[in-house]
Amino acid sequence: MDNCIFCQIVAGKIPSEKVYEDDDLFAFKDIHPAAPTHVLVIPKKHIPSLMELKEEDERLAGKILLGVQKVARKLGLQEKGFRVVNNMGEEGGQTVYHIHFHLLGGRHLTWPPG
Ligand code: D5M
Repeated sequence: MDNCIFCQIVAGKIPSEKVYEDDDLFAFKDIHPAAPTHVLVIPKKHIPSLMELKEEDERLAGKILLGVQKVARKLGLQEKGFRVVNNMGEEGGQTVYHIHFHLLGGRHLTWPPG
């Protein structure tokens, strides 16, 4: 998708601080970190939001979750814990319409979110 900022990051057309990449996934540091560690884990495939995931994406959806686990381990977050967030739609706070999972850690996170 030419007009998708995250597709352009995956393609290397927009710079990012890459943390992890494989055939299906890409992870990079969030430009506006909300915690000492704040990484976005995304599929390379352009899927606008969680609500656009399809049955055919079942394997990819599982791979995303395992990818989050890999990145969390790589960044040493597994011991103290971390949070995974997907914002969906306007009231969910989604601003970029390429599905992504925020991986947040490195401080004690409060609940509920704002
Ligand atoms: O989260 C979208 C997130 O994407 C938000 O935390 C900022 C981040 N963002 C936007 N542009 C960039 C670039 N170019 N690099 C890194 N991070 C970026 P949402 O859940 O949609 O509100």
